[in-house]
Amino acid sequence: MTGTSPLPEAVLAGDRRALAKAITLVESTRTDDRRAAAELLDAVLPHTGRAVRVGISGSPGVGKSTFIEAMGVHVVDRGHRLAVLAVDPSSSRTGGSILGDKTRMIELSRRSGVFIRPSPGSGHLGGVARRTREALLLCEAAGYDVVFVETIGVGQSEVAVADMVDLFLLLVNPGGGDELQGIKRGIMELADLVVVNKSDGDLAPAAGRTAAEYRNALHLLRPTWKSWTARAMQASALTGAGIAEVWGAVEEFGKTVATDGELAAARARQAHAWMWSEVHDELLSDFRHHPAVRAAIPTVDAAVAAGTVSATAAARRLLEAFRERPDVAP
Ligand SMILES: Nc1nc2c(ncn2[C@@H]2O[C@H](COP(=O)(O)OP(=O)(O)O)[C@@H](O)[C@H]2O)c(=O)[nH]1
Ligand SMILES: [Mg+2]
Repeated sequence: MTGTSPLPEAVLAGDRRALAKAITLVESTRTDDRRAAAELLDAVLPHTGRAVRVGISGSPGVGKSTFIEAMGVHVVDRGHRLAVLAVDPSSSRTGGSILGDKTRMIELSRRSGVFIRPSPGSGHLGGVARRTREALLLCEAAGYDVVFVETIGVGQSEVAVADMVDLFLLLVNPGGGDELQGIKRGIMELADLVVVNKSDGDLAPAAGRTAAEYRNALHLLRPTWKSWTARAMQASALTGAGIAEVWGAVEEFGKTVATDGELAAARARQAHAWMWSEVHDELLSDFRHHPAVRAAIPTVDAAVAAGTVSATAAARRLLEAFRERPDVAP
């Protein structure tokens, strides 16, 4: 509760403290909180979906924080309300991506109409991604019409972010031919925009070559959208050069994929996939907490490791233990 108005109303009214509180609620793993969070999300859901959702990825040091600050200020100056979220399953171990960066995003965090939320701390990726996705919906409900979701280039986090945003922006460093090979093909396939950052000073010529290389490489990939072809652009988060052009491309993308319902279809697919991954996660959690399964796991695990029971037979044994009393509460 914030003041006298219940949480959903306060969030919808754009109350920042209520939004922060709502996000804390969806981040909670307590069973009763999960239930309250689901009710809250249901209540605000009709008021979501109106933001431009942008995923921003790239290896550590490529300039994500600097870029988010530069493009964020540009976006806010154009009258938008911006929320910045993060998916970083390793954040409490590494000191946090956005949390530490909040000091770097000084100008941005000073602006009104900006909401910055660090990653929900370490945990398994599925959990962190789920909470960030729910936070994104809450930000939309609170009236933020542009959302940046940052992720560091670790494991599957890019895929998780691509599954919750409209446009996936990959930041890369200027460099020689080696640079291209350093980016996993799978990640390039997710990109709707590749931005060669640090296109300034001594690095400018290399940045130009790198952009050309990415242009060629993107050309060879199977397109994600019917109406949009992935682009490679250049920018400098430090000088601000190219930032307006990148944002212009994001806006152009938004208009392009909105026609013919392509964006709506993509979001429907994402929601559908999200539902099934929720079912998957919840079932697995019930399974692991099931008393008979828990009791059987040590013996079965040891037998599989020792090679005395096949993996198939072991899995069946655990599943049978679960199915005998699937209703047993954890
Ligand atoms: N020359 C140049 N340096 C940049 C640019 N953007 C970021 N940097 C520098 O690169 C370093 C890493 O930036 P940071 O934003 O922390 O990268 P992150 O780890 O991806 O978030 C910092 O020293 C920045 O000042 C740029 O456009 N040009
Ligand atoms: Mg950073």
